[in-house]
Amino acid sequence: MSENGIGKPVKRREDRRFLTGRGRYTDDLRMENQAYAAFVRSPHAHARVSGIDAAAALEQEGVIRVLTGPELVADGIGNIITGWAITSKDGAPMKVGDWSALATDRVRYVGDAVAVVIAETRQGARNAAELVEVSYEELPAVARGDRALQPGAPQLHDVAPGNLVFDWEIGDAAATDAALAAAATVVELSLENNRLAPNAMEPRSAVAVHDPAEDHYTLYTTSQNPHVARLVLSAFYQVAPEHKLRVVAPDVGGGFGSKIYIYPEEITCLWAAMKTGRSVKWTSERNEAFMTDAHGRDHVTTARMGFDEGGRITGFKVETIANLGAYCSLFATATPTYLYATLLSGQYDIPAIHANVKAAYSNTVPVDAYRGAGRPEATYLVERMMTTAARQMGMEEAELRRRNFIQSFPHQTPVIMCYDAGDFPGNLDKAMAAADVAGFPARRAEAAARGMLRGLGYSCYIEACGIAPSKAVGALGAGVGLWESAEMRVNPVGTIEILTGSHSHGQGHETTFAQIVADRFGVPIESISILHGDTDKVQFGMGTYGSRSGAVGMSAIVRAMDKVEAKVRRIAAHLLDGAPEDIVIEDGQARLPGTNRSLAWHEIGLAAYTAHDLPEGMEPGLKETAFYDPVNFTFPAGTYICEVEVDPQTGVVRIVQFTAADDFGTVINPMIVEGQVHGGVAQGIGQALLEQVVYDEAGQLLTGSYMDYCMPRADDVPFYTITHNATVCPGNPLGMKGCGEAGAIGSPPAVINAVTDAIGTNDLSMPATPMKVWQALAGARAPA
Ligand code: MCN
Repeated sequence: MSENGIGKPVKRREDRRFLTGRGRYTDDLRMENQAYAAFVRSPHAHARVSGIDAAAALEQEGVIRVLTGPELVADGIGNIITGWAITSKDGAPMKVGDWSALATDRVRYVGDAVAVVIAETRQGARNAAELVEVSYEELPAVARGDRALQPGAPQLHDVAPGNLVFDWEIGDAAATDAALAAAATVVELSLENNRLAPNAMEPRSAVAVHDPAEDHYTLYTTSQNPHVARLVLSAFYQVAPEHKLRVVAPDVGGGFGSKIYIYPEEITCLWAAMKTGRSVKWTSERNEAFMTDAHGRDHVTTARMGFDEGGRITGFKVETIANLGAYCSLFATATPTYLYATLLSGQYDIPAIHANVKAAYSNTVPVDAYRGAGRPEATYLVERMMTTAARQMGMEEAELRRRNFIQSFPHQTPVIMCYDAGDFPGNLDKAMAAADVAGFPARRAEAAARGMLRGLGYSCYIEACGIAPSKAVGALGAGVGLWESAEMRVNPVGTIEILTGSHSHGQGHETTFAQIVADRFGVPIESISILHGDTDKVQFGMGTYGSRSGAVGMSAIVRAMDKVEAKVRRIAAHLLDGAPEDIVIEDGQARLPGTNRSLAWHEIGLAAYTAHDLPEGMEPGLKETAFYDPVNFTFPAGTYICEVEVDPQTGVVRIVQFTAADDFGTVINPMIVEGQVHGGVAQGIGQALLEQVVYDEAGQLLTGSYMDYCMPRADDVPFYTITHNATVCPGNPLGMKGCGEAGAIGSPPAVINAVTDAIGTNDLSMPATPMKVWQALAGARAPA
């Protein structure tokens, strides 16, 4: 057991370089012969492009080239793809509209790229981009998903009549209808899950380099999954063959899902590097990020839940319209289907579930995964429903939940997922004790005496992460397998390099991944390097999203460590004159018990590489690779309890207490895990109280800057109380469940349930801004 091993709150090793300004982000890179790209973007939500006149731009000093969509197509650069095929309930394949990295004849959202200017300076490129004259013939536009599906709505893609991408279902419709018909009580709920902008601290950026001598390309980019980027860029966009393309994701300052996809800008920069013979750099401005980074959420849902006389759920029926924006991006189609509806059982034993999801094109930027991706939408629906039902039936909220909790595992839900382990009553008990729920009535009375309204809200969330078993996702339409790879290299001097296909962009992998190696071999953590994010170094990887790096990425490392350990045992047994199974590996050495014979880690490394005296037939060297494909998702779960105070004069909500009891299985680094929960809950509070992307009816983006889009700041979030109630995940060697999204998944319903409890009306949508809360209070006070 190492002092920096599993369970230890080791300080993040990467933070020294980040905090001292020595991080190397894509925009920090300076290439020889570097030029800059600026994109000409559509100011219209929907228009035909009838002409592009670049003459004035080309006359500007320092402008190298202006490139357009037709040239891109003529060079054979393919359409942007979506990675998950969804079949409609009538068996029809989903309808995927063409998406060229630069528009050819039509633009479909404000910000759609039409042309790119390459110039000597960043400012020169931007100035010239403003001089490119594009002739547009404006078309009618539609921004809301539900309106896009109505008859007569403007049509985006010929291939998708009625703007319908797919009309998908899951579960048993007949059984659910029968359960609702026979229910003692049926509770109805309509709600919207507000559209969010991802807002990573580092905007997207790309630097593309083309070496004409080797006809080799390198793309430095803000990616969460550089190998997938390389695969897609070569196999589908045909920018370069895979073996002639290196993708590097250096330090990346947050992604939250928005850096999984391959966007038009990366493709265009690579192509432009080849066309101009220059290295081409592009870095998004913040207003470009609001316009062009894939947004999250944007669901409109109606649901009905049936209960028997004892308050037990009998059936759950869900109708959701998911707005996918103007095009299907990489995970867009999986998010409102397999990442959403498969979690509609929540923590509850529900005999019958049926969900229907209609996905719509609209004249807005594509919608894709954002921290939680589908699972926050499911949790919000289920947990708002449970609170609404408790209120309608006059039951204690905790009691209603407790009565319906799944108690034994494995538990097969009616919507594909098979939960493997958990302790839902235990999470609730722990959270209620930590939140001092018993003392709440007194706190509420004390607040009332001050003229304030106090409320308490619950959320018992569950999510499926550790994405995902390849066979399972393949059967569900995924275009790739979602295993992970790792390599462990022990150098001749005994230092260790771990190469991983996971990618850290704020999650602290350089620390936690090293902790499991230090723990296993008892070597100093300083002797371990974690390498990731470069397709030339790491053989392959599927990247980081879906809180998979712990459960899947670290499991691959465990497999590589198993193989290295087996070889170390054989070498040590040979040199120490014992049997491999008797060798004990700890404290950085291999020793033979019952003797004073041992080998230090560096002696083992040296023996493996000098190869003067190895067991008969053994290859020299000490380096092993492994691929790990999980057997199931992991199912983090927990209870969040939020306590708020509302000022009835202003409608301002203050979160006075936020308590979490999470089950993440084995926790490798409690400090990093709590940081992940803090960040996730802050984002969930942002969704619940502050954030919303708003397009007007004509598809103009009204929230294109921080003047109009409100992110949570330090004084919007409370000090959190985080507790753990771990049940070991049986599906991976470390027993881990993911923690990276839980906070964002579990918190929005806890906040809204608390606010609606405080103001005494259930009718309140996210974000619960002071105006909305004040209006809801005024409505509740108004005479009937
Ligand atoms: N960990 C642990 N014990 C556990 C589970 C995890 O110590 N039981 C550690 C892991 O080793 C890792 C960290 O916690 O260092 C997060 O692990 P995991 O839950 O596996 O999530 P990933 O590393 O796969 O990260 C992805 C997840 C997602 S999907 C989003 S979105 C998100 C998030 O992480 N985006 C983030 N957290 C983020 N944090 C930052 N700073 N920036 C982002 O963009």
